[in-house]
Amino acid sequence: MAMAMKFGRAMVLVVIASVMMGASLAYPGWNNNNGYAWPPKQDNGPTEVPPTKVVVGGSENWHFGFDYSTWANKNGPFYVNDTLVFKYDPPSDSNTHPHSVYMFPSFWSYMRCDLRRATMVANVSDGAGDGFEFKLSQKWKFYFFACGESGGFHCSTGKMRFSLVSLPRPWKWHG
Ligand SMILES: *[C@@H]1O[C@H](CO)[C@@H](O)[C@H](O)[C@H]1NC(C)=O
Ligand SMILES: *[C@@H]1O[C@H](CO)[C@@H](O)[C@H](O)[C@H]1NC(C)=O
Ligand SMILES: [Cu+2]
Repeated sequence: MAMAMKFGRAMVLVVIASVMMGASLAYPGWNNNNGYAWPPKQDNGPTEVPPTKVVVGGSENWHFGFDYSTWANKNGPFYVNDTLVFKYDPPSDSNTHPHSVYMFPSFWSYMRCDLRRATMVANVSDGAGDGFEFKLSQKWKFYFFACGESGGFHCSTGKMRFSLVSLPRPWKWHG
């Protein structure tokens, strides 16, 4: 019994000693200005890539018949706090089929262009001028966008819909 306890205490000391040695070996550059210091210095540490504004559809803007799903796949990924800009003409004598922006709450309502469950985020006039800006303010959120006009016809046949997930913002070094 006494032998076992002595041995046990010795083992504890060995474990403690090796943890301390391991700790000092594991952080050779701790605070020594060779690039391993933490937190990183502001002048050479990583910085978040600043948010960008993206015009949905690029020079095509927001109109009937353009494939926005393909556009989103080619122009992603999108990051939290990026801003989407929807540009479309308001209703007028020469524009009798205006557009809008709706958001679906789920993949299934998006797939079916089921506008009964969708929320209008921009009406037919909001896309005028510099366009309607929508900030992707939630991280890791699936966003489902569509035009809400003509009872879902612009969404389905007109291909005016796309989805994306807002990724965490990327970092870059020496920014
Ligand atoms: C997004 O922007 C808000 C302020 O506009 C800021 O508080 C937040 O930290 C930002 N989120 C990310 C992930 O950068
Ligand atoms: C669209 O919304 C704006 C506010 O963003 C409002 O001033 C305008 O009256 C609305 N237009 C229509 C046609 O609903
Ligand atoms: Cu439309």
